[in-house]
Amino acid sequence: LRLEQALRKALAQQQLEVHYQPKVDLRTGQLQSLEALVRWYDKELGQVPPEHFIALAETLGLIQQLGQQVLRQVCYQLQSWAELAVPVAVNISAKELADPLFVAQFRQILAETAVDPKLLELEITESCLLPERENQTRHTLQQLRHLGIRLAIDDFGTGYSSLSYLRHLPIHSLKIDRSFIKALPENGSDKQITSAIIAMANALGLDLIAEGIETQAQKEFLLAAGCQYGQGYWFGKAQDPAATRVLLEKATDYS
Ligand code: G
Ligand code: G
Ligand code: MN
Ligand code: NA
Repeated sequence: LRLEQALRKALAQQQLEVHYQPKVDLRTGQLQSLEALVRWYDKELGQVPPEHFIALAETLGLIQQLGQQVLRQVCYQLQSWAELAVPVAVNISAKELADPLFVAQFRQILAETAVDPKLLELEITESCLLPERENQTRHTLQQLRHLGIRLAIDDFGTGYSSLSYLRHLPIHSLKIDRSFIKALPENGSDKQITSAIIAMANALGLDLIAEGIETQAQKEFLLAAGCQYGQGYWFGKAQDPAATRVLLEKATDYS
């Protein structure tokens, strides 16, 4: 209950902050884009982990409000980084995507902030793609696609989306879930699964990004196996906007 009250207050006072984690082009070692990750520091509770307060916001019906605050912050941030033209990906949860008002509210924030939609990507977890909501989800994604933004399937490999379903979705990229990356390059079956996902993404014409890269050996394996993009603590954790601007301005080399 304390957490609930604190979260309501944090939303009312717009105390959530967005941090940014680099996504890297493994072939060039250049930063490709950023992932926006929400952070909440409460004076009494300290840093609250996103898994806790996002799940709570979903339960309390506050996730739409949270998502809109995050998106608005990201759009204003994109404005202030306009000369750097860096794409930013935002996570959305299944509850947001299922909200019939989601697309209209999204469009409203784009209009209000006048960002170039090409610089925005939405990360949708694979578990959002419930088979029984297939048609509605496809329709929503098509509307989002028509706004000019990019769409990615997050935590790919942990859900149950069929290939035929994926093939009919207007998406641009897949993010391989970090559970498959963790034991690379030692684990033989994870190597095979990863290689199969890489082949599949190529066959479907989708960009592929591996999450949770923590070692040089993981990075080298993925690069050699044909995965173009990567993200993880090996390259850097999410950082606040000021630290992120420094990364962008000095054109950090991640190779
Ligand atoms: O930042 P961290 O790795 O601790 O994030 C934990 C989880 O919270 C991840 O699953 C991530 O996708 C999710 N998450 C982070 N920021 C947001 C956000 O702004 N909106 C939603 N819906 N989920 C987020
Ligand atoms: O579900 P999603 O993929 O959006 O989760 C993003 C979460 O993963 C964030 O909380 C982020 O802090 C975390 N994360 C990012 N890179 C790594 C990594 O290399 N290792 C681990 N364990 N977590 C990571
Ligand atoms: Mn994500
Ligand atoms: Na993920």
